[in-house]
Amino acid sequence: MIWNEKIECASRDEMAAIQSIRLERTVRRIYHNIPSYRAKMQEIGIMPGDIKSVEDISKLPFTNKSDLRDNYPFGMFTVPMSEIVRLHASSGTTGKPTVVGYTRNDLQMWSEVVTRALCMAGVHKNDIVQVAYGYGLFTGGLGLHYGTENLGATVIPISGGNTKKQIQLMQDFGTSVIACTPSYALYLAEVMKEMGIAPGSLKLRIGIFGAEPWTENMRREIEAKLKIKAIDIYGLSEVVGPGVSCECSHQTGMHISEDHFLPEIINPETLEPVKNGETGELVFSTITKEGIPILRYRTRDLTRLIYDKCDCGRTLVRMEKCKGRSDDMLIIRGVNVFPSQIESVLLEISETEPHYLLMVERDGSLDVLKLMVEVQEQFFSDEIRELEALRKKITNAIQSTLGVSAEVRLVEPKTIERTAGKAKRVIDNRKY
Ligand code: DLL
Repeated sequence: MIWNEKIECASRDEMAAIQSIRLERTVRRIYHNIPSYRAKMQEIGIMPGDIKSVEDISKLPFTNKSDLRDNYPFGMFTVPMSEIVRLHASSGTTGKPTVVGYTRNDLQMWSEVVTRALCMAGVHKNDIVQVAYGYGLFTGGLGLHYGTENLGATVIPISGGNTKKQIQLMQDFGTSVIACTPSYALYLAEVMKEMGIAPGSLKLRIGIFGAEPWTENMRREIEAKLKIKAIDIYGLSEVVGPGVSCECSHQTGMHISEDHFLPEIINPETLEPVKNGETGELVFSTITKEGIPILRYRTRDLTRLIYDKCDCGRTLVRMEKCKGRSDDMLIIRGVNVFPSQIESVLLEISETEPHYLLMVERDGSLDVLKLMVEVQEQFFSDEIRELEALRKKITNAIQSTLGVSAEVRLVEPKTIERTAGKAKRVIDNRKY
């Protein structure tokens, strides 16, 4: 079923007309309400009147995650707080998170795009959808939740973790759709096997997987192990959360709800738009948001756009599966982690040196973050008890700042290799 046929199957000209009107309005809104973006526009001599259609978008300055951090917490909101009905947050490049605020209309729009996404995936009103993304500041849980209710399907708001219970409820409630990260889906399959439950005996038929990169190989593995159709869903908090784009049952790229989120692909080095169909960094402008509209937001995600009509009948532009990121952000069990965050935690602990190495591995289907850190000469002791206390202190500091657990290993000073050039801080051994 196509949820909003008029929009999802609009011609290119119709779509461009809608986008142009909405973009023009958003540019004016931002210019008059966000001093930092207005200053950027003035610096390059651009006025709101210079943006008349989508074609003019490349005249506008970019927005980066650092702009949100510099305006922490609410400096990029364009409505008074009395209009904001929900806050969410995701990791920033330092300790401070990126905060996003939604008006009532924003929440309605978000539900609409998630409902479209679910319909693309083949979910219908009679489905029972188990939402195993985290509920809370992360956008995954509540995003999928309201989209499911808006569709009229049944939602099981179980949130993440508690794996045996997840499987038990799948059996008891007859869950037909599971929404979680792809790595958690593989873990569910492992635990099911341990519990002696054959996936074929469940009613599961569709998985809505996203929040982290995953490959076609991983898709095949999940589909075979869980006996379901595995659908890719994409989104980011700064734009709205999950539902910015989603695959249809043809699984040939994710349809972007481009009447709300205007995509571009740029070369991350020159910052110029790439030629049609080429791979580069994905950039989004939100053109209907009220709480925190954003222009030319650099997602750092690498992909390409496909403008051909899809066999499903939708004309919404598609983005290919993400091929990675142009920055050093890691996604560990769905949580965004920047090496710089680890560094700032270590800098606050006086016994350690700011020399560290992060290793990411897959244990079965779960991501494991390992941190090797040097202890300062005067604190390096033969007393196991003292070192163990320090190790615990670092582990707790990382858990509470980043929201992700790490296996910490303390090493003697000068153990970690020094390089003359860029330090290699991360070794990612995961095979997607
Ligand atoms: O991860 C929103 C989301 C929740 C998407 C649930 C899908 C499902 P953030 O925590 O702000 O938001 O992280 C956004 O995650 O820039 C990508 O790097 C990555 N990401 C999200 N979906 C995908 C995907 C949510 N399908 C960042 N494939 C984004 C690859 C993804 N990467």
